[in-house]
Amino acid sequence: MRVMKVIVRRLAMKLRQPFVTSYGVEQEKDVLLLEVQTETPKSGFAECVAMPSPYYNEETTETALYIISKFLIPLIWRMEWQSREDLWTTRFAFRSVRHHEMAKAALEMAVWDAFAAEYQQPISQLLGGVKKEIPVGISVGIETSLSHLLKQVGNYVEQGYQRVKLKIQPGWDYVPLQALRSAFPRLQLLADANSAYRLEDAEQLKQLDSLGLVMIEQPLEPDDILHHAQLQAKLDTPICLDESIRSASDVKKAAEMGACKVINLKPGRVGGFAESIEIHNICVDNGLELWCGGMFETGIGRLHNIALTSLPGFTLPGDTSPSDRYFERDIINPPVVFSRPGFLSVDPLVGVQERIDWSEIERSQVSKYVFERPEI
Ligand code: OSB
Ligand code: MG
Repeated sequence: MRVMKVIVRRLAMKLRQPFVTSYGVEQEKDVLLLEVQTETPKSGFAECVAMPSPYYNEETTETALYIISKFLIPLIWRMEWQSREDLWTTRFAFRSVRHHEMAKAALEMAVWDAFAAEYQQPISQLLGGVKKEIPVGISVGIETSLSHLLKQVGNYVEQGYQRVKLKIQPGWDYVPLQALRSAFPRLQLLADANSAYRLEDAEQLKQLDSLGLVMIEQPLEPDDILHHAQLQAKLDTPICLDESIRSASDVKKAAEMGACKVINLKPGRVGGFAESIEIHNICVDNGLELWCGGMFETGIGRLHNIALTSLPGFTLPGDTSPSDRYFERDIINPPVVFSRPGFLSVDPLVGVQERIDWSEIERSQVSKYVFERPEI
């Protein structure tokens, strides 16, 4: 398989409701959608999870577009993939570019997706997946009203979500979590701090130990695996790392230091599927719990996250909610829906091309860039 053409589309998709984190408010989804076309021709797709502002990590939609166009696509023209093993070479070739994991992941995952289409193999199977159905949870943004939060979460519990994650920050932590705990005593509840605390806040975070949280996600700064280890030593609540994990090597360091007991894996944050599989294997070998996070993906990224979650080492419900949690209309048809309350089925898709809704893509398309293979 060789790639003859790469098409980058930029889409603007309205979110159903604004989502508030300690980083700010998200109103609209700014999407880079990649399509790689092979000689056959078959098309592989993937989306870039970079956001408009560099608050979650340093990447943005614009930097990803730049890195993909100027540095990553030129590397793709030299490559050829014939076997599943060859899919690891993409990640290797991209190593010459430092970081920019989200940019790399978009192109790397589009190549996996194209390989699935080209060789008619389900993407979940290519990745090593075994599960036919996966449990899912929901991520709830920062609210201003407790009563509204309780009503909202009651609604999610009724819909069947298997666990609820609440975004927290100083001033919005113990009180709402305690209220949720008393209203829903047996709910699998977790808190995501998106780096809003410092090691000096350990005593304040220690209070959360009484609430029986499944975990606290990313309390400290992304670069600070060491202080997470010091904090984990003080807390009974398991720490989960999200922003701190950009590679398999980061997971090894976190495991060695005892910085966490759980990993939130987002393929877009770690450079793609090959790195994700390696992280999955390290988690299994080191007894770390693992789940798949989300970045408000459209249906395309959502289908990829579901395929990845079918690997056996994903031990906890992920953030991959059905499409209608985020969008009025998704760019895949049919959209992602519950197979039964709180569960999604892992469809044996030979690439996401089967599910693309072109009319929806055209409706939300803002710009389009076409890159053709040069004569070599
Ligand atoms: O920290 O997990 C996070 C969304 C954007 C950036 C970071 C995060 C999130 C979410 C949303 O929590 C999860 C989802 O896709 O529902
Ligand atoms: Mg998080």
